[in-house]
Amino acid sequence: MTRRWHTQAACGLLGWAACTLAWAGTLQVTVTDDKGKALADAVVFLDSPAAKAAFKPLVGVEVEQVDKQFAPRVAVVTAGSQVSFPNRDKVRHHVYSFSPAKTFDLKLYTGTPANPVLFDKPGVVVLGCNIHDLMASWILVLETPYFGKTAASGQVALPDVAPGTYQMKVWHPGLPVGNPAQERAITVGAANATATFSLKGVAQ
Ligand SMILES: [Cu+2]
Repeated sequence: MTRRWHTQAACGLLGWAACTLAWAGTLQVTVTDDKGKALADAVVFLDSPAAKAAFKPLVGVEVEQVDKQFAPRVAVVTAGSQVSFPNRDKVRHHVYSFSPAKTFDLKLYTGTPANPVLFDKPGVVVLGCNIHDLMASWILVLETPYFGKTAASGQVALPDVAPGTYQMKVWHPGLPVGNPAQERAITVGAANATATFSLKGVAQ
């Protein structure tokens, strides 16, 4: 309540732009490997008790199969999200996961399977195709509204992060299988901020 009152006061006195800045800033994170090379497809997320209380399931998430590859290669969803797996190829695919966070099996199909798959537990889900051994992708299931995936530049912007202290966690599919995200504490204020993160032991 206190924070809302202050924010509305700032809106009235300073206008909408100042209000937005007062409410929450953007955290821009740059991820590199331990040699300083930019890391694409790294997932950056901010965990905290407040973040865990604030996230909601995503709607309309798809992991396509195109040219015998998954797209995107790395997907990020919040727990409770449903994901559909449309097959855009003419050949059939058989998508499966043995991961503890979600075990499932979509037997040989073309088109879009009737039912999306519910991802209700946090963790890393590794996807494969029974027919095409080279097809691989990952779904990261998170319990926070603050997450993003780095571009080729190694950069990602997390918008509208509420001020607070978080564990900033970074995961990449090039980490050894089963390795958890690496993390450190970060305190985010009301203004825009930047951070860097060097991920150890990642192959790229
Ligand atoms: Cu396949």
